[in-house]
Amino acid sequence: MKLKDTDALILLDVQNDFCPGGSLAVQGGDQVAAKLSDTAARFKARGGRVYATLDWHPQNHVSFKTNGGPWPPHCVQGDKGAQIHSALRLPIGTSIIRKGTNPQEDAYSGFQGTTLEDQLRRLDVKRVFLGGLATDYCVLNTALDARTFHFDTYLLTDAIAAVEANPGDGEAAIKKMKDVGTTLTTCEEVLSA
Ligand code: VGL
Ligand code: ZN
Repeated sequence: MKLKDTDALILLDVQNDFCPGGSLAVQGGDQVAAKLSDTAARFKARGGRVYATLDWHPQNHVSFKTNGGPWPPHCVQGDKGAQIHSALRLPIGTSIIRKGTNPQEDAYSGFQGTTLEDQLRRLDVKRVFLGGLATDYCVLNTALDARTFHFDTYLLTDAIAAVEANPGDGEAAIKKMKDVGTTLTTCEEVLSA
């Protein structure tokens, strides 16, 4: 697939806490991190834009079990667990988007409560390519929002991994993304042209 300068790669929450050893580890998260590095470099080389979202919670965040939420504490602002996994090499000029910063509100989509849509519009981005963690939360909700905002949306199916709180959640999320018009593709395909 030939990349253009109006394409954007959005790397979702490739953070230590979502990788093996982290507090909300997703199986294969570290492989996703490694896989996305070459793809990110290719977007930059073709004049496209690269964004990286970070789940970036205050310690008193509503999604934490300690505060009545569903998750173990994770991605606490400034902690090691919130850092981008070391296997992911971000090109110079990557824009970092922090989400989930409001203690009272969870945010699975990279668009929720952020300037991501504004930034994409300002640069006249038409196509967004999504990869990262986790398929059944951040990736799913970001794809749904991207379609609502009428971006041509591509899912990098070989560079995502699911939490699977219930078995099958990952597959169900992929189907939901497809049903709203997301195109399934792979890093291989993006790198092949
Ligand atoms: C996420 C669970 C909790 C995600 C964030 O970004 O996919 N999942 N917080
Ligand atoms: Zn979170």
